[in-house]
Amino acid sequence: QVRRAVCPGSFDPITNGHLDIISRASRLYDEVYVAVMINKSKKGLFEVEERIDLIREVTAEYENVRIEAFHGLLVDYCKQRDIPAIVKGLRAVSDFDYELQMAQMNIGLSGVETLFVPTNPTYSFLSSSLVKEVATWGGDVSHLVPPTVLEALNERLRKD
Ligand code: COD
Repeated sequence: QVRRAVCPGSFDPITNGHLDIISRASRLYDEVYVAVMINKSKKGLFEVEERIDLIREVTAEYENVRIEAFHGLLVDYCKQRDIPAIVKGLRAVSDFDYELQMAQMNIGLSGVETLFVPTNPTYSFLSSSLVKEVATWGGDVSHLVPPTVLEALNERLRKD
């Protein structure tokens, strides 16, 4: 039996915090799916295809990681691919309320389990939205995202 898990998110863009969770999941499971969940009501800085390209580049060293986009419920994604587990990073107590709600909703909907991985303390304050905000105003985020993502951010923010 192949052990599969999904790391879902918006990944707009992927940060070192996401990457830490994905790499740890890749050591625990045979196959790890990184699912870029499409949220039509939330216009991102990067198009979904661009996010996928960035994730693909920065996860290239992990041979059991696969990247896909999905429009719909996470539990339906899991059902279609026979994935029994969702792996999520927990940064702080502030994440916990919402994450617990989603985990309980998801197991109630379809029996998919959620496993929480404590964030690497180096990244406990890190989110895609803060990275975007700091980078927009010229702050240094080079220690928070992989070099490829930094390049993409600089290029995108210079253009707009
Ligand atoms: N350290 C550790 N982990 C981190 C860090 C960090 N610094 N930053 C992010 N993470 C992890 C967290 O587990 C986080 O949940 C995940 O990465 C993704 O983060 P984001 O910011 O890219 O994505 P979110 O929070 O916008 O993702 C929310 C989902 C897309 C997972 C959620 O909305 C969802 O499942 N949507 C699909 C529709 C659905 O099924 N809805 C019903 C839910 S009950």
